[in-house]
Amino acid sequence: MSIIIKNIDCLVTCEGSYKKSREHMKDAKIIENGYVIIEEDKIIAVGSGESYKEYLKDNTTVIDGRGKTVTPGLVDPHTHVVYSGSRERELPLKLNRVSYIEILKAGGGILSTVENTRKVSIEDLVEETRKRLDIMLSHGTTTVESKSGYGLDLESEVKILEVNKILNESHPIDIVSTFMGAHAVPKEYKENRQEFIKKINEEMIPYISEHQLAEFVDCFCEEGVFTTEECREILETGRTHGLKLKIHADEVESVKGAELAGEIKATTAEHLIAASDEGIKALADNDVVAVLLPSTAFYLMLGKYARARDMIDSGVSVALATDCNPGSSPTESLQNVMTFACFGMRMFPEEIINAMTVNAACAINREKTIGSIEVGKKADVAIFNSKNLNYLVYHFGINSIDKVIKNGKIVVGN
Ligand code: IZC
Ligand code: ZN
Repeated sequence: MSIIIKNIDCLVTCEGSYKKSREHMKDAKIIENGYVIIEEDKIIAVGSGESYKEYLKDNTTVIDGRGKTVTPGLVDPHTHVVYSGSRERELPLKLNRVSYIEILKAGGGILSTVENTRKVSIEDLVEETRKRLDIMLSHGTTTVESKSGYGLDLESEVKILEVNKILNESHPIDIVSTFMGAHAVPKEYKENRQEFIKKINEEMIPYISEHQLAEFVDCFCEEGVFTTEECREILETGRTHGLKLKIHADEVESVKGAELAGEIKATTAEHLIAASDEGIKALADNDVVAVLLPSTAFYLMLGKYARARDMIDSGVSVALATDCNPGSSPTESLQNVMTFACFGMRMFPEEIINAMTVNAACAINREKTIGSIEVGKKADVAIFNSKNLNYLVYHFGINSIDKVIKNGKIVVGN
C-alpha cells in the first residue's frame, strides 16, 4: 500500500518533535507545492516539486493536493469522550446565569452524567462513544486522549477505561487513556469526601495501574471540587504507581493549580483560564505543556479565555483540545476549536496548528511517533479543502476536511 499526495498548495509539516513555544510556535514549517510519500503505515519522504515521481509504482494511490492544505492528523489531548446521555436540559439554567459549579453542587452537571454512565452497559457505552469518535475522525482528528471520571466507583471507572481499550483496538483513532476518578465527589460520599479520596488513592489508582488501564492520572483542581492539597496527594499517589500527571487547573477560579503543576512537574496543566502570573511562570520554568480549551471558555460564557498570548510569550508550550464532554464543551471538532483559539485568544493559524499537532502530541507523550509530517512518523494526515492555512481558520463553522489518512489508510473521503 503506498500513497502519494502531490502538488499540495500548502503542506503544513509542523516539523520538529519537541515542545514548541515563543517564535517556534509561529513557524509551522510550511512547504509550498509540496508532496508526501506514504508507504504502509509510515511517511517515507516529504518534499516539493516534481521529485515525487521517483516514488510512483503501479499500485500507488495518487492524491492531487491542488487547492488543499495538508496537515498532520490532528491530535486532541483533552477529552471526556466516553459518557452516556446529554445535558441540554441545563441550557435554560445556564441562560439564567446559574454557574457550572452551582449546577454541579445541586447534583447536576458531571453528577448527572455519572448517573447515566453508571447504568449503561459497556456495549452501549462503546457504541455511543464510537459515534463521537467517527465525528472526530471525519473532522481530521486521528489521536485522542480520553479521560474516565463519569464512573466515580471502581467498577464504573474500569468500565470507562475498558471502553477506551476496546475502541483503541477497533476504531481507526488511537486513544490514550487517563484515569480521572477525582472528577467530582459522588453523591454517596457527599458528607464524607475524605473517604472517597482514600478510595481513589488506596483502591482505584493501584488497581488501574496494576491492570494497565491508564497511562495518565488527572484531577479537577477547582474551587468547590477538589482542593489543591487533595490534588497534590492524588497526583503523587498516581506517580508512585507509575502514572504520568495531568491536572485540570484554574478553569474557573485561580486556586494555584498551575503553580502545583509546575511544582510536581506534571506533563500538562489543562484549562488555565484563571491561571495567575506566577502560575504561568511555573509552567514555563518546569516545561509543563498548557492544554487550552477555548471552546469550553466560550460555552461556559465566562467572558474570558486563557491567556494564550501571555503564555506563548513567556515560553510556555501551548496545546489545544476540544474538552469534548456533555456539559461544558459538547463538540467533537478541533476545527471549532481553531475558531475560538483565533478569535477568542488571538492565536495565529501557525500557532494553532502547532498546538493541535506537535504540541498536542507532547501533551500525551507521543511526539516521537505522531504530530508532524516527517520521515519515519506514522502516516496520519489531514487533507483540507483550503488553499492556505489562514483560509482554514478564516472560513469557520464548516467541516473543511477533504480526506483523512490514518496509519497509511484513507479512512475519510475515499
Ligand atoms: O462533564 O462537565 N470540566 N469536567 C471539568 C468537565 C468539564 C466535564 C463535564
Ligand atoms: Zn476536562
